[in-house]
Amino acid sequence: MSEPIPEFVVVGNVNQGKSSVVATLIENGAVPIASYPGTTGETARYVFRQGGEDLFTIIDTPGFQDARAALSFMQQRARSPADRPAAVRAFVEAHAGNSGEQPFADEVRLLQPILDGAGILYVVDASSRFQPSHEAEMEILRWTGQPAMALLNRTRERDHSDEWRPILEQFFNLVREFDAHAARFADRLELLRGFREIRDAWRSTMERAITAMESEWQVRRRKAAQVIGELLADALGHVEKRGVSSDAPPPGLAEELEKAYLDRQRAFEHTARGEIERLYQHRDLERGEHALMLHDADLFSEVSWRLFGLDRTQLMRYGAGWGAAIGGGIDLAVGGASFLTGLIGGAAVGGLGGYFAGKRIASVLDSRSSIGRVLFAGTTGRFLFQGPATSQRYAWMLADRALTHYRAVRDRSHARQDQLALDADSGPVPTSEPRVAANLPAALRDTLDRDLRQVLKEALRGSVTQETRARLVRNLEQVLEAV
Ligand SMILES: Nc1nc2c(ncn2[C@@H]2O[C@H](COP(=O)(O)OP(=O)(O)OP(=O)(O)O)[C@@H](O)[C@H]2O)c(=O)[nH]1
Ligand SMILES: [Mg+2]
Repeated sequence: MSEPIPEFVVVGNVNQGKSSVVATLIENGAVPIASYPGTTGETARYVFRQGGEDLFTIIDTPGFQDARAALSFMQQRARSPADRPAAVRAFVEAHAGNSGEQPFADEVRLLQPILDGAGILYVVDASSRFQPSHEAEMEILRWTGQPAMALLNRTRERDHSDEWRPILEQFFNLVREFDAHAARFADRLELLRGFREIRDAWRSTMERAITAMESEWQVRRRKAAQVIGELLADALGHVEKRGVSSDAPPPGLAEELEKAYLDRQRAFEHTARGEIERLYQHRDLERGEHALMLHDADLFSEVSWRLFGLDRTQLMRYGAGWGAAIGGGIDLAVGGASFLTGLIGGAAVGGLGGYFAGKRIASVLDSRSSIGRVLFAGTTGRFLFQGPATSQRYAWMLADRALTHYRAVRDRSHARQDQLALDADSGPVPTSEPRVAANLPAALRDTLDRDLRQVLKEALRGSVTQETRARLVRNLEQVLEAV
């Protein structure tokens, strides 16, 4: 058997954000957190596992109820400093049977794991001021003789950290700021590095935990790139069909098809969202974002070009390439000219680039149209179809939405209970909030645009190859690292 894993107990006054620290550290959104004091009634142990290994245990506890009275009990039993750990033990033994409202029931619960050897994480809410009762808490913790670290968490805007710091430094081996709601992966890792410092015996196991977390983080990024790559290839390449049995398509069929196509696009996105959230251990997140609206003329108008992920200049820059991709895809399939005529149809456009930078994701077409005959050569029966997508704007919109969602989920603390905000506003027209894709390093953006075009080109030839999907996923991994 390997050595026992390190244990940490999170203690402090009521309503300081103790459970929030626990939820963040172990990525568990189910830890009970609430704005009223006394939310955590019983001690709860959580084993943090990653990569199939138990790494450390963290114990959530109720807050101190009456630390001053508890300390006074202990003081009466400690004649010299050497007696202090025993006095804490005597206190716990004297009140061990107490439950509910009986005196010191909560103190017993939170001290027991410390007496059993757990390291201490003392959480204070630095948006409130220091009180004498806090000193009693810290004194009791010091008396236990266990290694301890203090965390300055803030549940509100106000910041009294400067007042707290010199006090905490008298009592604790390490004092760190840790914002349970804003903490990201790097902050959590930093905290684990702190754990490593406070007790020598934990050094090697904490070292392993840190390494395991780092590699898990990379695995997640790789899987996320896979999910997003598949989403893009599947959604852009998707073709929705509706059979036509009579001479002419019945009225309403085109609309029905368009609706089904849109639903399918949303479903692709929805599934990918769920997979990304599961990768990062988030469940039942409520998302605040504009629904994917694909054929709403307003959303594809010049006014809301920001929706597309790239800014106007970036879109223009890639536009011509998209026209060429379609042209290239077609040349291989047939002799080009007639196909293009069919594809562009009656649309009055200045050039291919203009068309593909255009307003439609993909048109509803008849299998008997020139494009239909090319795309579905050898297929019998007549049908209407929509897809593969031909709009560059749509491709970038989908990519940008996926990147925005990925970043928000990756960086979200599990202590948060509010909506996952993906848009700067919730009104009908998006504001000027810069998009994630627009801010990518130019080289990565160029690469991604090339990959998306290749997806489109192959989709027009029938299917997107494994090789192209794999390249897209590889490059997306770098993109995810950069966002
Ligand atoms: N904005 C903000 N709010 C926080 C933060 N940490 C905790 N809170 C809020 O503070 C309140 C108390 O948080 P809990 O984590 O339940 O605190 P606790 O110390 O476990 O409370 P008890 O179990 O009742 O003793 C909740 O409403 C949290 O959402 C933070 O870092 N930022
Ligand atoms: Mg709690």
